[in-house]
Amino acid sequence: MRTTRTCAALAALLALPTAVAAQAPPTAAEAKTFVDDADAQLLKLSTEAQRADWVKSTFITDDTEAIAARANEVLSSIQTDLAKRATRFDVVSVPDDVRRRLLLLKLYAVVPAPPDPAETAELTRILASLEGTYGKGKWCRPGADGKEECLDITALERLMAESRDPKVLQDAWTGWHAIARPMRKDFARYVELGNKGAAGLGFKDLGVLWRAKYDMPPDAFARELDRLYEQVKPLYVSLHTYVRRKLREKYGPDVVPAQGPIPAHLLGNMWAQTWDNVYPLVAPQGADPGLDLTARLVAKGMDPRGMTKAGERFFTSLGFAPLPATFWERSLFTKPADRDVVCHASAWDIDFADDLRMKMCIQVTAEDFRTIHHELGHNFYQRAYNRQPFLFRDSANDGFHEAVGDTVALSVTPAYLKQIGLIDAEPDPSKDVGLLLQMALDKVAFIPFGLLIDQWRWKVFSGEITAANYNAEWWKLREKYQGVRAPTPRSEQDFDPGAKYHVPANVPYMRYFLADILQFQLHRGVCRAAGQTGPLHRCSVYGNAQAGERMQKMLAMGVSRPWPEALAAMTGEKQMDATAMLDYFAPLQKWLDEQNKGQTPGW
Ligand code: X8Z
Ligand code: ZN
Repeated sequence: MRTTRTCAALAALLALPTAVAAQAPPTAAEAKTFVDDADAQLLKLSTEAQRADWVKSTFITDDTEAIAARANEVLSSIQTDLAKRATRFDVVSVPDDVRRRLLLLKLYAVVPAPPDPAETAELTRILASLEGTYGKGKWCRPGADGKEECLDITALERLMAESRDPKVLQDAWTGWHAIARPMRKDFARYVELGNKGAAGLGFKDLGVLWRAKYDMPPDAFARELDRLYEQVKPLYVSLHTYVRRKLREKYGPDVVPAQGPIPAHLLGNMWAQTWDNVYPLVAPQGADPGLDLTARLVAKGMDPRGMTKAGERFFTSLGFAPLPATFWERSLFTKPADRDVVCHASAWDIDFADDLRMKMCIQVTAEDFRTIHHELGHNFYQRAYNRQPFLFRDSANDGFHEAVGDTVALSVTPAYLKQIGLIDAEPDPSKDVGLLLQMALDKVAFIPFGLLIDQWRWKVFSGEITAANYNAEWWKLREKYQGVRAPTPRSEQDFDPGAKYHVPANVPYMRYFLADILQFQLHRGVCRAAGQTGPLHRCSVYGNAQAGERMQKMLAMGVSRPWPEALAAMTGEKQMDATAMLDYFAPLQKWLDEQNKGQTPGW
């Protein structure tokens, strides 16, 4: 158990400013009144900001951007002020829960407000505009009828998934990445202002604040990441070696070299972050066409709402109450034809109570079916912790929020799909390698990508990477971790990090790396709770109340306790650990080792 003293020690490790000693020491009762009051203020202002953000994200105009920026400016300045005032209580002895709420108050902001109010206003405007630029991004090309045809990111993602023409892929890739060029200057200013905000709270830079949110000193967290990455790296290198060979067979040695990194436009995804769309090019020999869930969804006449309903049914089968009627009335499930929206999928908790929503431009594909489960995981988490004090209404750490829906999606096995009537027959177990390969192209391929985005941002915040070399350093990391290279020559005219949503949208990314590993650990936990003893990749906890109870117990804790306790509630384990992921893919690793004989791994 974390005691008050340990928390104070943590605050010291994080180098948070200590109280100004001059006045009379405050009392524990004052501390409690202070956090309760902060809770109430933040709940009110955050709800207002959420409403403004929702309207902005589902209807991007100059006005909605300005309104959202203003709401966030008010929230940000009050929140940062509260965080500073919380330091008064650093030396007071208070109960554990109050100490934790004081700590969370200091760690709450993604970007704290800089001390100068004019700069706070400037920062919130820049943030709204960066996300808007991403949301409005399009690539235009001459259409078949001679008229210009403009593709948004949803259309471009489809193209990247489906086209097998390297030239078309390269043009689409280059076209999309051009949308980020104008972001560069604003991004550099955001870094400057964000660092000022972090410094105002006693953090060396914004990256240190981002790394401080994991119940351990920031440096220890960075070491944890290295440990987890090293666990999975051999599997990634095997997958990379195999996929590179298969792509070389498809596209020829001039396009894909025998050694060295893979060109980033050939992996079926705009960012080469997941590779499952190239499964048909790399499928095991003699495999049947594989489980084509996209085709099944289409054949069954599923539409976006129907797919979301199916996702909801998984959660209700575990014992969760159905989503409120307002979820179905207020969510955005498809891209409106008449306006710009931020299509990047997200789950919302507008009033931190029951006004849950999803925003997603759903296409009837297997990939989006998985993403729906991902988003619903956020929504069910949000509702599970809504009885906690406001400052505890969050996940155990941000990786947990991202992991829950994916954990459930790991139970979307062929057996489950048969059970709900989406497929007629379960594939024979001899087809497991194909299914595992499909899965690895999603989950294993993502590992280095998940890690590098914030490796880059942390270095930017610390000043190790400057605006003069933003792009070059980005590609160094992409090559180092992912073993991919840019399809066309890049320069510092480009700002390729900005073409990935979370960079202009100011969303920390390490959470997805953590979630990629955690989801297998949580899956193992619920499978054990359900008494399933077979291979992890065939376990589905659909309809299992014990698994649901385990999950509910962890979700309801919110962030009220340090994350190892939440992890233990669901898995009995206190450390993040990639062995569940390795166990899940063990048959595939064996198969890849066979396939890769005679190949030189790495790049
Ligand atoms: O952004 C997301 C979710 C919303 S939280 C759709 N994801 C990351 C991404 O798309 O880059 C899910 C996996 C990684
Ligand atoms: Zn998410």
